[in-house]
Amino acid sequence: MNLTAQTGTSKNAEFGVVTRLKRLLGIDTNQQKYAYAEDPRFGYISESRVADTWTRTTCGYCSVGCGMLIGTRDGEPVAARGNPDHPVNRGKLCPKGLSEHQVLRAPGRATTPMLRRGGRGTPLVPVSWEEALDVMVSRIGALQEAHGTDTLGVIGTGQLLTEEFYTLGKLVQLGFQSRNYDGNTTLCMASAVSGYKLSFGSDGPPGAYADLETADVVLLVGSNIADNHPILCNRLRSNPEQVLIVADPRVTKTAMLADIHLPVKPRSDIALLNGIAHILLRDGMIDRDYVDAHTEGFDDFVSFAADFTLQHVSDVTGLSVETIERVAHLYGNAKAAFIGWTMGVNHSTQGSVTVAAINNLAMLTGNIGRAGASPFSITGQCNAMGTRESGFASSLPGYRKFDSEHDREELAAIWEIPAHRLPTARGLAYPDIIEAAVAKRVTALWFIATNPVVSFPNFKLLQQALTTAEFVVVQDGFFPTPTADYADLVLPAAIWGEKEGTYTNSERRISKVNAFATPPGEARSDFDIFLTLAEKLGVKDVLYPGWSTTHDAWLEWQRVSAGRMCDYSSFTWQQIEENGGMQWGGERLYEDGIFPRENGRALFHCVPCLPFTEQPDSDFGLILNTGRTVEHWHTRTKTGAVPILNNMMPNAWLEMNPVDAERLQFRQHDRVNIVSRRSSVTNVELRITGIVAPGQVFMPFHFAEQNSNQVTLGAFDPISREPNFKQCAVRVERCRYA
Ligand SMILES: Nc1nc2c(c(=O)[nH]1)N[C@H]1C(S)=C(S)[C@@H](COP(=O)(O)OP(=O)(O)OC[C@H]3O[C@@H](n4cnc5c(=O)[nH]c(N)nc54)[C@H](O)[C@@H]3O)O[C@H]1N2
Ligand SMILES: Nc1nc2c(c(=O)[nH]1)N[C@H]1C(S)=C(S)[C@@H](COP(=O)(O)OP(=O)(O)OC[C@H]3O[C@@H](n4cnc5c(=O)[nH]c(N)nc54)[C@H](O)[C@@H]3O)O[C@H]1N2
Ligand code: SF4
Ligand SMILES: [Mo]
Repeated sequence: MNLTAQTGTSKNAEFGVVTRLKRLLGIDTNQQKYAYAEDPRFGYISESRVADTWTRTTCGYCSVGCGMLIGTRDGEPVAARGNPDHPVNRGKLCPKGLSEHQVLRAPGRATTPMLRRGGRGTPLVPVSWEEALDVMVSRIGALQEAHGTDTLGVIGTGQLLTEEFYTLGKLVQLGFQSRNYDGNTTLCMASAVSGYKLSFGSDGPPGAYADLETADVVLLVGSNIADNHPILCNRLRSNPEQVLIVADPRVTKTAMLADIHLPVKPRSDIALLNGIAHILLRDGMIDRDYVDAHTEGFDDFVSFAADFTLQHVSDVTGLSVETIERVAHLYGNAKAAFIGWTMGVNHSTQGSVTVAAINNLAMLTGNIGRAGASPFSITGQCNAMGTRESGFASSLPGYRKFDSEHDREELAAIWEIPAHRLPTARGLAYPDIIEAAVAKRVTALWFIATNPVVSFPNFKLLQQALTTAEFVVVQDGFFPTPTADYADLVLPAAIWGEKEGTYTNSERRISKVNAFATPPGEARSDFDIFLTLAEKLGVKDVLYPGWSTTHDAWLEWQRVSAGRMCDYSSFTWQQIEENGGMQWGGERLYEDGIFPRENGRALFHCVPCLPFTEQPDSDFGLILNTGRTVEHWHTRTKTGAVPILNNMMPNAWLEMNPVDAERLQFRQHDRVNIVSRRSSVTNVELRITGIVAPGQVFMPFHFAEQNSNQVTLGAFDPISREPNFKQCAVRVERCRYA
C-alpha cells in the first residue's frame, strides 16, 4: 500500500537529511529547495531523485525482514530507506537493502518468454506467453504420459511470496500431479527443519530477535551475521552484561565482534556441544526441574555425554581445555542463553543432528520459551519460512504430515477434494531429483527463482542432469542467467517490488510486501504464471475457484493454517502492514514447555561426532570452506547488476593462511586454480590472510565465472538431504594463463 497521502512527513524527513547535509557543507539552508540540486557537490542528489510517493514494504534479500520505505517518482523507484517505525530494523538498512530499488531497473531483467524453438543447439528466441505456456503444458504432458506424472521435477525457492508458494504447491502436487517437488531451501534450511523435528516434533524457530537483546550469553555457531544478517548486529550489546561467543573456523567479521572466538576445527561442533553438556552435567549446572517436566531420553544422554571428556573434546575441536570449560560455565550460569546458528551448522552431512545437539543444550538448561532463551535457527532467504509453512514440498501445507491420515483428510476437506488425491509420502528431495534426472527417471525440470548452475554442489553432475533431461524450464526475473543457458524455455518473472503479498522472517514475523513498480516488458508475476498454467491444465476452477489475486491465495492459506502451529488466520494484510509484521505463535514458542510430540516432551539425542566426508590427503591437502560476503546476494543476478555493490567486490577470491602460502611459495594476489577430485575453478585472486587457519582455504560462492561449486562435494545429510557445502578437499595451483 502506498503512503502518498502521508508524503508530508516523509518529504519532511527527506528535507531533514538534505538540510543536515547542506549544513555540514556550509550551504545556506534557507535557499530555495532546488539550489542543492544544482550544487556540484550534491551531484548525486538531483531533483529527479526526489520521490513523490513512498511505499512501505519489506526487504526482499535476507531473512532478517527489515521494514523499508521505497520512494518512487513518476512510478520509477528512486530511493530506499529503513522504516523508522518497523520493529525489526527501527529505520536501519544494510547496503543491499539501501540499494535494493536499483535492482528493478538494472540491466539484464527478463522481459519476454524465450523458447529454443529449433531444439537443443539452437538459440532461445522470443515467443508469446500463449505459445510459451502451451509448449510447456504439452511437452510436460507428453513426458508424463510416457514416463508417469512423477517424471516432472520442480525446484522452487525461498524467494517468492507465501501466497505464491501456496499456489505453486497445489499446482505441482494436484495439478501436474508430481510429488517430485522441492526447493533451494534444501540447500539451506532443511537441516534446521529436520533438527527441530528431531528434538521438538515440529519445525518452528522458538525465539525472537528480542532474545538477542535480553540474553546474557549469545553463542553463534557457524553464523556470520555481520556479513549476512547485518541488521541483527544492532540487537547485540543492548544488555551490557552480555557475552558474545562465536564458533567459526574463520575469523569472520562476526568473530571479531565476539568476546570469545572459538576457532573450531571444521565439523567439530558436535564434539564442542557434547563437551559443554558433559561439563554442565558434571558440575551440576543443569535445570533438573525443566528436564524432568518437559523432556525425555535424559538418562541415555547422561551416559552418552560422559564419553566427551575435556581432553577428547579439546583434541577434536582444537580448543584448549580451559576455553571449553569457560564457555560451558558461561552458558550454564546464564540467566538466559541464546544459541543462534546458520550455514556453518546446516551445510553438513551431520547438519540435522548438530541441530539436535544444540537443542540438547537448551533443554538441559531450560533455555527455551523464555525471554533471551532460545535455540534459534537464523534463516537465510527473505521467505524461507513461508515456504516451509505453506509449501507442500517437505510437508503438507500448515506443517501437516504426509504420513498422517488425519492431516490428509483435514486438508482434503478444506479443499473439497477426495483425500486419496493427496500424496502419502513426500517425493524426492532436491539432490535426489537431480540424480533421478541423470538416471532418466525425471525427464522434465522446472526451476523457479533459483540458479542451480552456480548454487548446486558438484556442478559436473548437475550439468549431466540438465543435459539429460528432455525439457528444462527456467522461470527467473533475470535473463540470461547461467541456468538459462541450459533451458528449453525461459519464463520472465516479476520480482520483489513488482508484486504484493507476504514474507515470513526468521522470528516467524509475517510481513507485508508491496508493489511500487511495474514489471519490465512482458514479465509476469509468478502467481499469474501459475494461475495461467492451471487454466491450461483445466484445474483452475477446482484448485483456485474464483481466484485472481494473491489476496485470494492468502484467504485460503489463512483457512488452511487455522488451528495449526503456524496459524495465519487471525491477521489481515492491513494489520500486518500497520504493525510492521505479526509473529505467528506469538513472540516465543513453547512457553508452557509442551512440545508437539506425542507425549508433549522434547527428546534428547545422543549425537556422535564423525569426521567430515572428504578428508584432505597428499593430493588434495587443503580443506575448502565456502560462503558469503555482505555486498553480494547468492549468484549475483541482483547484486552483480547494482554498481555500488558490485564495484566493492567485483571478483572472487581465495583466502589462504600465510603458513600455507609460504609452503606453496605463493605471493599476495597471485592468480590460482583450485582443484578437487571433481573439477577445478581457475584464475582466482589469492588473498593471504590470517582470517583462515592453516590447512584451510575459503572462497565465496557468489561468482558464476569462478564457480566454487565446480569443486564442491555431492555429499548430503541422510535426514535432510542438505549438501555439505562447507568442507571438501582441494589443492591450490598457480594459474599458468593469468
Ligand atoms: N550478504 C549476504 N547475506 C545473505 C546471503 C547472501 O548471499 N549474501 N544469503 C542469505 C542466505 S540464503 C543464508 S542461508 C544466510 C547464510 O548465512 P551464514 O550461514 O552466516 O553464511 P555462510 O557464509 O554461508 O556461512 C557461515 C559461516 O559458517 C562457517 N563454517 C564453515 N564450516 C564450519 C564448521 O565446521 N563449523 C562452524 N561452526 N562454522 C563453520 C564459515 O566459516 C562461515 O563464516 O545468509 C543470508 N544472508
Ligand atoms: N558452495 C556453496 N554453495 C551454496 C551455498 C554456500 O554457502 N556455498 N549456499 C546455499 C544456499 S544457503 C542457498 S539459499 C542457495 C541459493 O542459491 P540460488 O537460489 O540459486 O541463488 P539466487 O541467486 O538467490 O537465485 C535466485 C534466482 O531467482 C531469481 N529471482 C529473484 N526473485 C524472483 C522472483 O520473484 N521470481 C522469479 N521467478 N525469480 C526470481 C534471481 O534472479 C535468481 O536468478 O545457494 C546454495 N549454494
Ligand atoms: S539485513 Fe537483510 S533484510 Fe535487512 S536490509 Fe539487509 S538484506 Fe535486507
Ligand atoms: Mo540459504
